[in-house]
Amino acid sequence: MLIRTLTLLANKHALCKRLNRFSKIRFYCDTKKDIDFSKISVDKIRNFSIIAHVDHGKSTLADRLLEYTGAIRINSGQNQILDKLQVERERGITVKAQTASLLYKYKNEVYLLNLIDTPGHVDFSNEVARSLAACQGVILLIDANDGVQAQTVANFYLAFGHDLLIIPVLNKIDLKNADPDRVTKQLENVFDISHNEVLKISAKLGTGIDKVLEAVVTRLPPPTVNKNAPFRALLFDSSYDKYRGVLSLIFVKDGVLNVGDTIQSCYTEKVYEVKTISFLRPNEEPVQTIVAGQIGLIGCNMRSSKEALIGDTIHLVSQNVEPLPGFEPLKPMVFAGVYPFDQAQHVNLRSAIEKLALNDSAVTVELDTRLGTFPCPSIYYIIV
Ligand SMILES: Nc1nc2c(ncn2[C@@H]2O[C@H](COP(=O)(O)OP(=O)(O)OP(=O)(O)O)[C@@H](O)[C@H]2O)c(=O)[nH]1
Ligand SMILES: [Mg+2]
Repeated sequence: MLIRTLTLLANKHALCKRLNRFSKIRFYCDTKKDIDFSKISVDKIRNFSIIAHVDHGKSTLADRLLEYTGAIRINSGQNQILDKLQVERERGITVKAQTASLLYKYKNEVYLLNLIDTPGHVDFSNEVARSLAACQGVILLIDANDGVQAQTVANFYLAFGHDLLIIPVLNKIDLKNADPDRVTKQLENVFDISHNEVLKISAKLGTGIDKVLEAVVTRLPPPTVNKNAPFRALLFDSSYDKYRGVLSLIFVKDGVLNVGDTIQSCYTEKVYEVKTISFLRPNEEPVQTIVAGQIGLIGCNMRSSKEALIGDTIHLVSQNVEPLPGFEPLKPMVFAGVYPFDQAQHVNLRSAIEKLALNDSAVTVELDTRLGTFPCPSIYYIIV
């Protein structure tokens, strides 16, 4: 009994210590039970990405934003929560952009903030480019110790080229060698960013997170969309679920989409029935309707990721619309011939490659059977 009481007291003490770190936090934990997403007006929506050089702390900032808005628990025991892939968790790097929809209360108004955490590594810059297509602004995160680095520059100009509003944020101000004043001057010299615009935070310690959220709400514009026009949405990412097939992440440019509607791809002209719509908070939260300005995941029994073309426009089958601009089919950049050392591993290799191709529409696979016979060809060509 004594041990149990002591354990409870210790847990309570630990919890208080954790909460102290966020003592200035105003939690906002409404779930869909309290709020109808389709009723949130467009002027209360902000869609933004976090962009930066590798390791400048994007995913850590995303964690804090999720915690601050009550989407996840503080110290949920997992860092960089949006890094869901095994390789991301093992290596501590983001490979695939991830979206989370947050509810945030500012001056008694509820805002829907759609955040996209992007990878910083140059090899995955395609992920950044496609994420920006769904945004009206970005948080440009800069390590207050390392300052402006190659991908800071590349990503800044990517956002600038998309006409996106940029919120400059210096991170890791808790580091002993951090020099926020030097880096602020660097931003002024390199990007012509005024020192007044620069926020200074520590994503690790949770310092200044409230200012970041305030800047997102006050500085970024809402999306320019039309709820009353025929439904049109940009497909900007996809993933594969073994039970539901391909799930497409869409940004609704105009109109309204309901579960049960029949949609069509502008590019492939294939027709699908919408089976599920969900918001990522960051786990899937099913809804019946998604409206203009919002970002959500739809499942419509697409069998292959090749059908979910990034940059494609989807619309209701009954209504013809103008496709959204900027769609270009992906060009293969890296070519690889892959085969197993041990021929007995053919079946495993084949199933791994098929999974990869299903998950990532940027991967194209061709079988080369010249050196073997079907169903065990000796070489798989993977084109990424
Ligand atoms: N001291 C300190 N460390 C931080 C801070 N923010 C992030 N880090 C650390 O920096 C490292 C990289 O953080 P991530 O959040 O994974 O960085 P990232 O920008 O998402 O990295 P990529 O997605 O791979 O480009 C981790 O070890 C974090 O703990 C901070 O404010 N202070
Ligand atoms: Mg990351």
